[in-house]
Amino acid sequence: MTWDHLSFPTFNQSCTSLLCRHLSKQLFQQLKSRVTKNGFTLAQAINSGVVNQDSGVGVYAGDAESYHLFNPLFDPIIADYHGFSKTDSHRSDLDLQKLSAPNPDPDGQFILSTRIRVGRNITGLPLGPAITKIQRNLVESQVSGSLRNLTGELAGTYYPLSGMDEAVRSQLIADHFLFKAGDRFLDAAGLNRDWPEGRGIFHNRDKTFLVWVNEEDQLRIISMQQGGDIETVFSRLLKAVVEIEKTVSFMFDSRLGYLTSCPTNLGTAMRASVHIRLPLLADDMPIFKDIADSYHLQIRGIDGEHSESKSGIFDISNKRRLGITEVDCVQDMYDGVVALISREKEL
Ligand code: ADP
Ligand code: DAR
Repeated sequence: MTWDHLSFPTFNQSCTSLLCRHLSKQLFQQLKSRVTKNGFTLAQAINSGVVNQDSGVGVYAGDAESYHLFNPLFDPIIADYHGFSKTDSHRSDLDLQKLSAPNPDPDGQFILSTRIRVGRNITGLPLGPAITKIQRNLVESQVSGSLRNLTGELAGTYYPLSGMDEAVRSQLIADHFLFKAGDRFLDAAGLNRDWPEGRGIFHNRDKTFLVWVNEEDQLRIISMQQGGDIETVFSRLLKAVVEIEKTVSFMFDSRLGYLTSCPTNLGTAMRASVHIRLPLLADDMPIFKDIADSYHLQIRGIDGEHSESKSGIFDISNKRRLGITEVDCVQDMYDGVVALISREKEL
């Protein structure tokens, strides 16, 4: 649908996004004339959820200031999604010793692969929805320059999307290493502007350590490998985050943690996931969803967000990211996966 950006948007009866739930006409009138110092407006923040009425959330921030200037809308959405109230505060904990996650599937009967990622954005710059082309290209050169200095297991090469051979790009996506071209949600948020300029992927030789540059966030720092050795994947990610932060300063808020373009990624900005084969639970989705809900898990398809599962294989990850630590995120996912495997065995 199209929208004039000036009047209160029309929401379908079927719209269930957090935007629909929390944007009243009064709130729209109260906020519609506010503009951040980067020129980012309420209309830009909500456009994705207005144009895509099947959004789950429907809002994006254009900069750190957005989370303050539009907080009468963002705070209720953050509270709703994360269960995080205005008086709650976030804290980080990267201590691997506090994680108890021995491989839950050493025989490889269920877990195909493990992936843990964090989103990061650079201090002092706008977020993706409000960044200019020049600033985005600056991010690419600063981040690729910083990654070039990584050593040992983290050493690798940066591959810009501009000029990338189409067969190579398609294979990287098919193998779950590279992001897909920006979807309609990102497009309506202004995150696909100037695509593919300024975007790219860094990875080591074994593709167990990867960094996406300028997709939904300015960095997606990713550790992944086949199998269920969650502790090794987490350890590699922590090492990478600490190394990169020696040369790149990340946007961090004392209450909201690491700032990201989508409020669902605030706090740790961490999604810890496994691709897991659960064919019997796949035939009993009410039980599957019950277990997922009780362990704060999100069920996704295996080709990323908004995709379907295939032959009983699912992407299972932590839903909570804000108000809990990085260790808690991975523990959430781990404890849920143990419960799912146990139920699958019972079936
Ligand atoms: P995010 O937004 O957290 O980066 P997406 O859902 O967009 O993740 O998925 C990005 C890519 O990562 C997709 O190709 C997806 O299949 C892949 N992926 C996610 N989790 C895993 C996993 N545990 N093992 C292998 N690939 C994964
Ligand atoms: N598709 C948008 C974003 C939801 C969260 N996922 C992100 N940030 N990739 C929606 O509102 O459904």
